[in-house]
Amino acid sequence: MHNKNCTCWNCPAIDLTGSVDFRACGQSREVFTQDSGDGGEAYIVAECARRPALGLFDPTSVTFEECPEWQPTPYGYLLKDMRVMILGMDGYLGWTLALWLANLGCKISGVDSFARRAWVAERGANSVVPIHTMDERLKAAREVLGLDNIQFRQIDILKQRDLLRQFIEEVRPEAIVHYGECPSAPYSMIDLDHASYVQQNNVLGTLGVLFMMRDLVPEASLIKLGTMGEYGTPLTGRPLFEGMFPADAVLKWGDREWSLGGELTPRDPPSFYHVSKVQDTYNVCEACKYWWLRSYDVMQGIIYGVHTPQLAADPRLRTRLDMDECFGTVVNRFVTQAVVGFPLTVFGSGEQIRGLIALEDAMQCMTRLIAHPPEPGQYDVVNQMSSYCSVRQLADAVARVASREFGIPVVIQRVENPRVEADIHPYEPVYNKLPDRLGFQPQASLESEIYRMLELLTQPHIKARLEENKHLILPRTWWSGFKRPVETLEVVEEVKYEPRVAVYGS
Ligand code: USQ
Repeated sequence: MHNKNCTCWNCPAIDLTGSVDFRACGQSREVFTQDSGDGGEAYIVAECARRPALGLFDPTSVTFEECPEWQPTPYGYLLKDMRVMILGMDGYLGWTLALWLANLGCKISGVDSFARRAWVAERGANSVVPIHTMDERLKAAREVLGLDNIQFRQIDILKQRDLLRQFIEEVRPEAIVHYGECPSAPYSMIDLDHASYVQQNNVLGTLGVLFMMRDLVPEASLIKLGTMGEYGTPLTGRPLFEGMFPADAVLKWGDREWSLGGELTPRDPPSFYHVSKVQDTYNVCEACKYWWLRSYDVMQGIIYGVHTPQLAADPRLRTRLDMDECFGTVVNRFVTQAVVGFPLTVFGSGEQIRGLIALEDAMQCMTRLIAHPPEPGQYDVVNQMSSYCSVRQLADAVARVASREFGIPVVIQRVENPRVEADIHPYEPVYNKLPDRLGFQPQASLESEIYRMLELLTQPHIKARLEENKHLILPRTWWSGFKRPVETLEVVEEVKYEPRVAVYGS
């Protein structure tokens, strides 16, 4: 188990007591357990909120493997009945994670304002996979999966801070997963109102959460969704390190050199939405430093797919899927386009490269992060992706699976790129922490997940919904401010693939 040697120092049930030196925030535990110089006593002691009978003890003396509160799961030791709050529980990721973690025994407290449903409706679209009300979702989770460990409150985390504060106080979460932001780059580029809204909603919503954590649950870990897009795609080819420069990185200028180890790497966000995530990065990092909070900032690649075992258990449990220009991400859009016979919309040259991760694999990563809380004061960053490829390669993969396995003919087109982004660039992401330190093993391949999506989306009632949303496929939001549909640059004639005998997807 990746977290067997973690100790109470990492555990959210810890209650640190003693002379804690806040000037050393963000340092490793060795700093705090050093001899205090007056008789060899440990410098800091702790009490356990879950096992008060232990009294005062050295927080490094008990490991997760030894503690009966931490129990083995396929994703590492997990706190028994762990109290996890999910901000943004009604969304594509939030609902999926709620079912996934509840199924592992966590006590889930969900928060959502249903803003995602409203943003998509504002664009004239709706989720192409039918989704149900929260009451119906929770009822289905109880009936089908026997999950009665999910509670929910409708709260806007920015506009209803009092309600959120009250809920946190009641639940005292041991981990907070923050998915509660507006996730769309195009939406943030529509006009000034949308840009302001996205930045205010995301940045100030998160700032409020940080202050509430300081005041109410400083020992809980914050797992905050960032994006690989924060880094941009540097044309120098500099690797995209996991948030910070590695210890041996140096800055050389003229004949002088400085260490860069541990400093945040440069960010180059490609939309006002991505800028909001960069601002979050600084706010979360500083909050860890000022207040000893602990956080993983998750730089997630483009997510795709529809499958986890819980989502597939009943149509009422499905998570949303969007295909419009603002809220559909590229793989999900290409698959929906294939189903309705719309030529796949590759922007520009299609040579732009992006990190990717399947929905189910992202759930595995989040569980491992929750199971391995950072130390007090530690701000850590993971690049959460399992592969990368160019947009054109993604279109080819969708065309291949659709034609070979489903007999759907697919045409690929190159259209004008409405965004300002490099479309020919080096790309060297570093994404070692999750597999190497936290035991992440991807389970889904791009093609197997495309297969699963096609299986679902070709069902007649869903295909009918795709047809209704078809007029929203072509982008109309230009980074330049134009408001017109993009023009076709090139149509790649129908890509022919021989039908296969064997079937993907198992
Ligand atoms: N693209 C196309 N055709 C399309 C849609 C997109 O060629 O029909 C291209 C875009 O030009 C872009 C790439 O595909 O180069 C990715 O676009 P996207 O819309 O899938 O993703 P993006 O806007 O970058 O944002 C999405 C999520 C966001 C998340 C991000 C991860 O909406 O929340 O942060 O993926 S990343 O891209 O790594 O920043």
